[in-house]
Amino acid sequence: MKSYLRLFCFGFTLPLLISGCKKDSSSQEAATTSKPAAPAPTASSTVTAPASPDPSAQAAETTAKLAGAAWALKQDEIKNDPKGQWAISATASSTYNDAQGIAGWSPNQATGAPNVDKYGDDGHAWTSKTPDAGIEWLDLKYPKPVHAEEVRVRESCGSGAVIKVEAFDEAGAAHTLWAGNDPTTELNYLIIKTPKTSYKTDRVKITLATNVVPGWNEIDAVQLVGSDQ
Ligand SMILES: [Ca+2]
Repeated sequence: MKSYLRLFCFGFTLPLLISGCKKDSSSQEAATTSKPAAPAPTASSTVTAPASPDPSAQAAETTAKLAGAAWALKQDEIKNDPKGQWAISATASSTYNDAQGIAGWSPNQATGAPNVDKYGDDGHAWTSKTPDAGIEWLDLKYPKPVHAEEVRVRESCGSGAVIKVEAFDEAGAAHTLWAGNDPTTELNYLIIKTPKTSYKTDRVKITLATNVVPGWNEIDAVQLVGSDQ
């Protein structure tokens, strides 16, 4: 269904999607940034999030549904959202090249504000050790515990592989905010909206099924949106 939707809605990007998000040879060893040709952000396409099997799940949408200037404004609005926080530390199930510290593709590359400018393989994002093994996760910590209202996952390569977003309460218990099929394509946010949580959270876990979207699945940044009260 997913591939059909892409074929239908995003025909002009199909060659890229079929080939997946590949690392070019020059970026295999060094934490340098590769800049493969990337199409412009998808414009005027509508993506409908499939119904989630999780009864607690909330709406998932992406900025892909916005066109042109509206897309750019939305990116800016998210970056400067006063209720938004960017992660300050992160761990992951695995990491490309076993990258440590702030090396390219390490979990730390998913902390802070977005810094990947074009869709494609880029060391300023986290990715797993292998491209298509299956279940992988990224676990992020934030400066301030908040009652969560939204989580925004900025996907920058092989988008569409997220299957679950969880928040952890003060006691360390995980709460599923969303589980389902990720409608994200290209360089975009997967946006998970939730009724304000009764608990405060400063930890978010993103789970991916990397086999769903062939090639490298990379996450540039993850924003937690919420408030004190
Ligand atoms: Ca990043």
